[in-house]
Amino acid sequence: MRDISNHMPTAELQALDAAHHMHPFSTQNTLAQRGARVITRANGVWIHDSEGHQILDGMAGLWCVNVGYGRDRLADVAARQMRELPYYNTFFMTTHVPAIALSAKLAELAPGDLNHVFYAGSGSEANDTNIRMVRTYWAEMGKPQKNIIISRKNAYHGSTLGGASLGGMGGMHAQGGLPIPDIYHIDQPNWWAEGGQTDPAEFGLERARQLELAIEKLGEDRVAAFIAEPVQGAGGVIVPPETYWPEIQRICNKYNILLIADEVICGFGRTGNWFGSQTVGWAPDIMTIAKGLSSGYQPIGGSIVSDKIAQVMAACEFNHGYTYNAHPVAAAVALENLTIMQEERLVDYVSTDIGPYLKQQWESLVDHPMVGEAKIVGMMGSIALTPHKESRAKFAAEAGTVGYMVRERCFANNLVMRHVYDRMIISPPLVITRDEVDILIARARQSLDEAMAQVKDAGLWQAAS
Ligand code: PXG
Repeated sequence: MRDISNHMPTAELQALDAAHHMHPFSTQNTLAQRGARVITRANGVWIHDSEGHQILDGMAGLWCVNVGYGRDRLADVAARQMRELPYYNTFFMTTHVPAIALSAKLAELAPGDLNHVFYAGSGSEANDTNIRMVRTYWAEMGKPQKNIIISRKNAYHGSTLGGASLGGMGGMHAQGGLPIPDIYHIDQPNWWAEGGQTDPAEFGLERARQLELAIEKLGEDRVAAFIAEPVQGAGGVIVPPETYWPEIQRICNKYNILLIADEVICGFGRTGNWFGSQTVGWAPDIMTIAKGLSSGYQPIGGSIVSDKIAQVMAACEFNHGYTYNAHPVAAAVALENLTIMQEERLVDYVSTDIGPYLKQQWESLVDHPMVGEAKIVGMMGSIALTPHKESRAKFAAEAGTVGYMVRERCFANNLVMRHVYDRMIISPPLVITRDEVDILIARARQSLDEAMAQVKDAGLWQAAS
């Protein structure tokens, strides 16, 4: 076979890609017609494509490249670890130094008594672990019927059978016979889209109290846990009203159920604390981690578990594990990534410097005629697109039509800003500078202007009735 490299013409690379590579969350035929964008290299907050574009990555890859691209230290650690011990498992009474060192570091960084780590290769796998772990915990406590996990609509917890069942994405449940049994979904705290005439504070309480109503309806003796992202990411960076978070914690305290905070996006500095739970005032029993743990340089995820759960689990054999649990190369890279974050004080940078600056700039977008609300927590932000701000109207066109048009203009203007239906979202690398934030905002504004003109030209500037 010929040598396939960055030097091949883009069209040839795209044709080979279309012929042999099945993409996630994509319609393969549409992609094949358009040709996938070929990303060739990256540095800092910038990615480069095969056509020579230099693009500002407003999504940190897929919410993960927290320390930015091009970190030689991470490459060096990976190479060193591959030479010394490229692989060994942690199944049969064995362990290795990267697993030990990373676990000790995570226990130090995680709040409260979250001192024990069960590794996985990804966030989805970690959430599958969580389902089995909380159910096993209650079974060991003599309550095997306490196995229902409550989650939320429009939550994202992964793509495995377990992760997608926990998630509340209708499109995912429609394929492959999901959700698995004993998962129960309550409504999300999305005031902009679902708040109607209620005041946001009241709406936040109402949505949190759905958890209490669900526990009462199902029976406390049946409910094992509640799982939630501190701030919903893939659902569109939904920042709930301030009343929501404390009410959730109150309900979890009142009833004997476990709280699982899915920190896959919110963890590792994204919200201005090491963990999103700290930003929203939760004390979870388990945290799901992945993405920023290694800044995406290696695939690794896991569950950080409290002393209370670990003590119970320690007495039984947990019949669960992955070949790549605590993979030594991934663990060594993750540890070095956390060291970089500490040395460069990146969490402080987010909470006291670049986060407040980004917030100020991002919130200024609310002046734009097509932007209804602009929300941001730390380095994850969203704007709602609307043809009529006062009534918080949706567009009459199919949901996502206008968001897609804005995204296309962003791509054309060398900015990665994603859309989730008609919300635009950002989650840049934490290392972004003020000058780069200015570029991000200028390109976002220009893309909104251009897309709005297209929307009007296409006769789509119409509110849904
Ligand atoms: N939990 C949360 C909160 C996530 O955001 C996962 C679990 C699953 O992690 P893995 O590593 O298995 O992907 C995620 C992943 C998107 C998008 O379109 C978001 C994710 C994954 C793929 C696409 O925003 N988040």
